[in-house]
Amino acid sequence: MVEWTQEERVIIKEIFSKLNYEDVGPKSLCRILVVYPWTQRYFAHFGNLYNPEMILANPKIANHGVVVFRGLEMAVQNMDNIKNTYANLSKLHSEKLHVDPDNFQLLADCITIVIATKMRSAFTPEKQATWYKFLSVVVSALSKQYF
Ligand code: HNI
Repeated sequence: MVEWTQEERVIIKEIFSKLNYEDVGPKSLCRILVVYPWTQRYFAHFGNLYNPEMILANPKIANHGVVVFRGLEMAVQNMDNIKNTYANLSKLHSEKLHVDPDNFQLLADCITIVIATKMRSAFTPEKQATWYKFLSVVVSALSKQYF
């Protein structure tokens, strides 16, 4: 089981408290779809993803970016039990959506870049280390039902 220090808990909660999901959600999802275009195949039913401008302007993508951050919030609120918290979400991505689990890490990287550009110098190496640990646990929990 993952152990969290008090400092780590504070850092994660502090980062989340400053996030505007309507801003970072769409930006993170757009980033993965542009940088790793094969991920677009999972969102074909969202309509026009023809180029970066269309992706950015797509309201379904924007909305889903917020959904992803609400999903991350579930992990923040259950930091001692992320694996079980994500059991159903993992099953959904595996059995119904058939999302290749390698993509979870790619989205985690895009989220980190978006957050770094928001926080700028406040995203210290210490905060990044804690953030990386948090997203690693999220990625691992989301990948759990694949095996
Ligand atoms: Ni993901 C649906 C959370 C990564 C493709 N995803 C969801 C939902 C949540 C969620 C929450 C809504 C579930 C529901 O309706 O019950 N996804 C997350 C999180 C991550 C993640 C927290 C990683 C940080 N998802 C990914 C990745 C892909 C992905 C990397 C594909 C590249 N997810 C989807 C698709 C759906 C989805 C597709 C369904 C969308 C829809 O509405 O049709």
